[in-house]
Amino acid sequence: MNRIFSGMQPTSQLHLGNYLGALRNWVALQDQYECIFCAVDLHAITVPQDPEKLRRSTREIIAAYIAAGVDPERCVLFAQSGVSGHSELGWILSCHTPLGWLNRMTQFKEKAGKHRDNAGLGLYGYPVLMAADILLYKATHVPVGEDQKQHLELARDIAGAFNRAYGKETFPLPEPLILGEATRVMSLRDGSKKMSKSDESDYSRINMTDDPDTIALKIRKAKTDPEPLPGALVELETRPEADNLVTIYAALAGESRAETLSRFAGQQFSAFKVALVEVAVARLAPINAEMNRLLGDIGELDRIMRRGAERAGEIAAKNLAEVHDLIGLLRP
Ligand code: AQP
Repeated sequence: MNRIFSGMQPTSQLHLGNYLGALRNWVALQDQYECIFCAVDLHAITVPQDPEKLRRSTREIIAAYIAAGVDPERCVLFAQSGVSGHSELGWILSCHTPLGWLNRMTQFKEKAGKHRDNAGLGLYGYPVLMAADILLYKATHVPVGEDQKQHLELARDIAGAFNRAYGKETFPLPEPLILGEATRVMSLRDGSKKMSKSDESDYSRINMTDDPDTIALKIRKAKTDPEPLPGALVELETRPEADNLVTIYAALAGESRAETLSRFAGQQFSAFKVALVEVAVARLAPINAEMNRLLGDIGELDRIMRRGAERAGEIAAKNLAEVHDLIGLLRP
């Protein structure tokens, strides 16, 4: 059976981009693949974190996975730091990764901004740790949003370089699974920017924990343009905010963007936004309620993560032993 690995950073609340671009697809994929899903807390600390908030966000993220429909019995769910093999393989792979490959990563440039020299080594090496996350389990497929495509290509390059160096197909080259209508959800305030947890404005995103009134307010305030909705997809190409809202609606309603447009063509945004609020609340409110229920029993969440780390740890130990042998690390 093909194996999936994916994860999200417990940096703060998950948002609609994380849900539509990744999490929702995980739920559908668990029937066809062996799935390993992780809260990537070691990635979160590439930028400063408050320890108490990090612990809370890690549990929240696992609760969000389960509330969205990921089955903790069928899938392996855990916090990345619970399996030390991620860091260990990360180091080994960093010894096989040319700096030139990392210099091309656009996310580092965006996140480090103008203060490149002050950015941490962890932020720079983030894509190597991500490659290790995937290759530690010899995952064949990785469901992600479009923003992670470049990092996944690097993971394939690193896997290929390692295989060539030791003359053995140790790691499968992981395939990205970029699925659904909303592979890149944009900010509600600026259609040219990705919806992101780290955006300063909370009005730029819909959090999975927002209550119905907050969702309605954010959608009402979402930036649009003065024109009514067009009838053809091609007309959205020059209207990023309209395009984004249509994409969000289509993904939430489980239809194509063309179907959404055929229903709302010629209507004003005031009317369309009412329908968008309705579908967003209908979709997110039950997940939110289930998340709150799960967070009421932290003991059970921790048990799920401990069991997940044990299951993941067994696969990781076997694959790491193979890597140690290949590269000549002695295990007397
Ligand atoms: N706007 C988005 N549209 C579609 N998919 C998205 N993803 C993130 N943003 C969007 C996908 O969600 C998964 C988890 O992402 P992550 O938490 O590991 O980190 P990220 O991609 O860096 O997300 P953020 O919100 O932008 O976090 P910050 O602001 O902390 O950096 C991934 O599969 C990602 O593709």
